[in-house]
Amino acid sequence: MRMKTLFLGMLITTAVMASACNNAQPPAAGNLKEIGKKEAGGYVITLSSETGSLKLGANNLTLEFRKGEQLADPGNVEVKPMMEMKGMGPMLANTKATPSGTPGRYNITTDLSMTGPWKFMVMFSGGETEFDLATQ
Ligand SMILES: [Cu+2]
Repeated sequence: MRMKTLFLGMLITTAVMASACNNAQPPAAGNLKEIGKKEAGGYVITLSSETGSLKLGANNLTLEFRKGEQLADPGNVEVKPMMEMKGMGPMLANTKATPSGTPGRYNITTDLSMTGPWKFMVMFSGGETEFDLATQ
């Protein structure tokens, strides 16, 4: 009986660990490091990630809107990263902003295809701002 319980416990632990590794979800709010902070339209807007930086390729980011210390819903949110390219139009990145379920917090997935400077345009109901960032 004891052995069986122990074995079952190990199986469950293994399953939980495996699912954590495959987890493409954005990081928990407590584990976030700030990439940038802006003020616009009466909000303080922070962009963050698990590492506090952007990387080449796929990124999971968190965008938060606050009034004072409180998260606050800014309505429709759009995020458009772009890289200025000499002699051609700006390079864009496939990007999605999804409400996290907590008002004022959005999960951002983006695919940055080049190393270098990226301007993140953030548009929301009643304002817009931009973050000057770079992939490393
Ligand atoms: Cu480029």
